[in-house]
Amino acid sequence: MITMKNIIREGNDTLRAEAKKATFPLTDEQLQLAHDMMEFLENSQDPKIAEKYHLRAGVGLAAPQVDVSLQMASVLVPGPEGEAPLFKDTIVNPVIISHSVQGAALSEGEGCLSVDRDVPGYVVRHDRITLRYYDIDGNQHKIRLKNYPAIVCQHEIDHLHGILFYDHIDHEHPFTMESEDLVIE
Ligand code: NB4
Ligand code: NI
Repeated sequence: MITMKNIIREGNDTLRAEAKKATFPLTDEQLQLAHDMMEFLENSQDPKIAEKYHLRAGVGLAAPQVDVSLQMASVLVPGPEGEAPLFKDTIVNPVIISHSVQGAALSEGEGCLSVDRDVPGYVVRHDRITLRYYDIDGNQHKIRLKNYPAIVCQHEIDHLHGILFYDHIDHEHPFTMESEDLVIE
């Protein structure tokens, strides 16, 4: 089971490396990792389990964050109470093949399980993306995402390229953005 102990923190070079593309079929070890990453997200979103194991809540987790430099990330964006998740999958070799000009940022800024401090500021990303990725079975998917799930996937894809959320923050003017950009609650 993945806990906070398994998650590496800023300063570790793996977080700044370009992760290696996966090849199919995934190895048993890679399949196990995908399972464990998704299980971490589920556990972290369950208040009882999260408290018991001291897990910080997460909606995404990328393999480099557990010190595996591989292009794989799990995403679990919950839907409205009692409804299906807005997005749930482990994305392998993801590529943003097109995106809106319109930007969007979470009103609260972003946090990262690999960053143990608050870094305030808007992280302006693409509001809408077309994402190509493979699932763990090697099936190709091409999907359109907008708003919150699109932001989460962009945060995870950044990890696969050694980018951390605060790289996008204008530290002189952390909460300034273009008037066209969307603020997501
Ligand atoms: C990834 C996110 C940071 C910004 C937005 C948010 C949380 C993370 C990091 C975009 C992607 C993890 C991976 C949350 C959270 C809302 C939904 C459902 C019920 C609690 C949960 C809390 F926990 N970020 N944490 N940060 N990362 N929303 N929510 N809620 O997930 O570092 O690279 O359970
Ligand atoms: Ni992160």
